[in-house]
Amino acid sequence: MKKHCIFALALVLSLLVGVVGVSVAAEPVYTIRVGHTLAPTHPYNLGMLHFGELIAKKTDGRVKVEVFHSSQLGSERDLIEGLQLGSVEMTIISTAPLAGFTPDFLVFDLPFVFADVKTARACVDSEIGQKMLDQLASQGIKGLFFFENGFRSVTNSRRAITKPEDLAGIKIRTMENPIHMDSFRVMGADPTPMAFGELFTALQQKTIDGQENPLAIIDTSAFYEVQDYLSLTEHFYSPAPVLMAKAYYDKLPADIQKAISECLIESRAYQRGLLDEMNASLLDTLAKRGMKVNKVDKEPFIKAVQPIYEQYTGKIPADLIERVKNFK
Ligand code: EAX
Repeated sequence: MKKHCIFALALVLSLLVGVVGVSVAAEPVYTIRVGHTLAPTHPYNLGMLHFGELIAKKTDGRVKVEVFHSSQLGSERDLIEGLQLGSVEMTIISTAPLAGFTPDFLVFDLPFVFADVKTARACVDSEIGQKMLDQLASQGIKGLFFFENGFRSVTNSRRAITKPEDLAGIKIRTMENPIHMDSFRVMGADPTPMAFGELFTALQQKTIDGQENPLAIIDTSAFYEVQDYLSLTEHFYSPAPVLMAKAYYDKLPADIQKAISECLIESRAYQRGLLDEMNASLLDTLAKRGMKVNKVDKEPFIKAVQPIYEQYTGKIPADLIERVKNFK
């Protein structure tokens, strides 16, 4: 008899726990998969992990962020298309691949368009940047905020680049962006567009001589292992828009959309801060890792790429170029 009572009690308790369990987790959980191309130690990844911690806390666990680094979910072009198809919910990328989807983004790819990082951040965070992000809606993409990739410099395995003429004949990988390719072509280099995920192997196998990226990528993607020279051209500034699948975003409740914005704004400051910290010591670090680092006089490079401004005025509205170039 006693055994039966204990069994019945255990059955009632397990049913009760089961019922309580179901009612406690009645709130839906939203899982946001974030894809990007960079290494787990890069601030793209650290910034997205930070966002995941903030949003889980702010929504009491209702939003779960899963971050996929190192091109696990594909190249930046794949990720943009993934947002449109709904195979991924969020990405952080460089603006360069967006030029194929919304030409106005090309303005951020103009060589030497920003004089310093403070101006660049202020411009992309202004209504100019917001308007650019809003344009993506017609492509099924919710443009949220600009994080940062940074000023891009040239590395290669053949020679120090001290003046534009030194680029003659250098086979340099570029992002899939017409301004990037034309800018290197006009300086005498031989540009090859390539997805980031293929870049390290191409450098290792010497199918290309060089590439161009910010210091934090050169370090966290270990390009110092396959590149001898780092020349501080800082020729392009790459903002890093955080984008969501619009169809997914539009279905989220307003309080979740608000929480996402608040947490991204906080993570943006954190992510840019990480880059500032890294940039303060990376020149020494990369020299210690064996790279021959040289500064450059930017004036001859700025002069050499002036034809790009003539060539792209029209494709990019002239007034937009003026506003970005003269942003204060
Ligand atoms: O956005 O492709 C590149 O060189 C980019 O800097 C990288 O994918 C991060």
